[in-house]
Amino acid sequence: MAMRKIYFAGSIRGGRTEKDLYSRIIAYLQQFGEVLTEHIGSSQLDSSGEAGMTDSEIYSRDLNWLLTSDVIVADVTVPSLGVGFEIAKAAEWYKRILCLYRNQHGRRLSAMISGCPEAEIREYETFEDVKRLLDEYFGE
Ligand code: 6K6
Repeated sequence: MAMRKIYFAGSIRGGRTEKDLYSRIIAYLQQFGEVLTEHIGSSQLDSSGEAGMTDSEIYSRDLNWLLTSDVIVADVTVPSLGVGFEIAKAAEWYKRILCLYRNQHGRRLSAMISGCPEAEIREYETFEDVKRLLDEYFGE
């Protein structure tokens, strides 16, 4: 069987406070398939986004990756328009969607994500929780 393709989504211009966690999640996800979006965890990539590609190039490349992926794993802790948009597209395309959410400061996840029937939402506190959640999700 061909290797599963995983699209990892995490905030870029929405804010990079969680980027170290994204890179750990991406590294962990690699045992379950090919992660198409390794750069999301890159420490070189700040919230201004990387030079060298126009926004419309980024848009087409990412949506093509999303279209060819089998599953999207999104960290939705930091609110990001781009991540929300990708989740909506993935829902429209009947992809499997796993959203990881770390509840901080009592702030609540958007109802458009938590109420989305196509998305599976899992809350975590630590990276250990994330590993366990991913083991369960991909172990099925
Ligand atoms: C170019 C080359 C490497 O990095 C860049 C710059 N920007 C982006 N690169 C790749 N994906 C991006 C970029 N900007 C947004 N995205 C996509 O939207 C990613 O797949 C993220 O999941 C999501 C983040 O959206 P915002 O709204 O937080 O930027």
